[in-house]
Amino acid sequence: YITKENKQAYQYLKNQLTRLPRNENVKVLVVEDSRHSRMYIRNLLERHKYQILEASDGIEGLEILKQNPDISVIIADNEMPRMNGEELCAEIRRLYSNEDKVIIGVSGSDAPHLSARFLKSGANDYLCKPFNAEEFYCRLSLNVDMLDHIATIRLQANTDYLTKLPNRRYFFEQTIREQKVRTAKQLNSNLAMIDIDHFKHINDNYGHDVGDDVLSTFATLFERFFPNQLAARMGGEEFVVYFLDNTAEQNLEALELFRQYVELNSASFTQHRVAFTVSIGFVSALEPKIDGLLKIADEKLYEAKEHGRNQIQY
Ligand code: GH3
Ligand code: MG
Ligand code: MG
Ligand code: MG
Ligand code: MG
Repeated sequence: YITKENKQAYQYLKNQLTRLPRNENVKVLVVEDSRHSRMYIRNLLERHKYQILEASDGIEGLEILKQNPDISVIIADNEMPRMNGEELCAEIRRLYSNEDKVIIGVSGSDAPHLSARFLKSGANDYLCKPFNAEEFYCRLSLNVDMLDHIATIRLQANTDYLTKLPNRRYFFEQTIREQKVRTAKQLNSNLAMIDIDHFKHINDNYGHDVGDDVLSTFATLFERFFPNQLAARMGGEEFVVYFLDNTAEQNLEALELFRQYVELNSASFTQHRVAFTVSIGFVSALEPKIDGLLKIADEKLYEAKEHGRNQIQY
């Protein structure tokens, strides 16, 4: 698992949802040895503006799939040379989940139980050739809808509703993976815990709605100050930045710029001109457990609060 891919994966989820209108952005791979059938399916797909790629057997299909990770639908014939549809299905399912790619099996053979065998190998749906064009469109569309729904739910499950930052759940999922890589490479992990000072006063003085507004405006700073890092809302007015690159010194410098920016500009960037500051606990350590890192950062944050707030402790 490669550093920074975590962050990119989350961006990818977000982008997936903004790529409407739909069909033009749906890539369909047609794996079919008969030229005639391929032409027929291509024509159907073209009429509804899908993007189309073609392969004439399972081996070629897998190769194209590897080169085009954004293919979301595979239409697979069963009888093909070298690798048939059922084998192709099984191989695709070994590599990609059915939450990411849909497989629709097609066959002209009247072999019994072929549809069941296709489905058991990992296909989501099956059509008998020659198939009715409307039925083909309906099944295709229902399956693509399902992929869209899964992507939406996945993004919602990983996003904080108020600030639209990655949430706690996403943070743990990704950093546990990242920590394994870092531990194997004997790399230090750098993490900062950031907490708004006297946030309760903001709620008490201006109301909860203004408090919410401060939180969501504040959250937009992370993309600006830490564009390549993993920032998340841990809960309440507490945020965390897990650094995917740079040295501890560079990260501390960026955090100090961030702290100063908040101190000097919070009154102008919040809607109700609410001035506030942040306290930060930072840790850079060879510590395999994310909980261990959070614990140290939390202790440092506590020190920052004890020493008068509006500062970084490490
Ligand atoms: P300290 O400087 O020690 O961190 O003080 P604080 O007031 O910031 O910290 P405390 O933990 O006492 O209070 C945090 C407050 O944040 C309490 C809680 O009601 C408020 N809060 C938590 N989540 C939200 C939210 O989503 N919206 C709003 N408006 N307030 C929230
Ligand atoms: Mg065939
Ligand atoms: Mg606070
Ligand atoms: Mg507190
Ligand atoms: Mg707090």
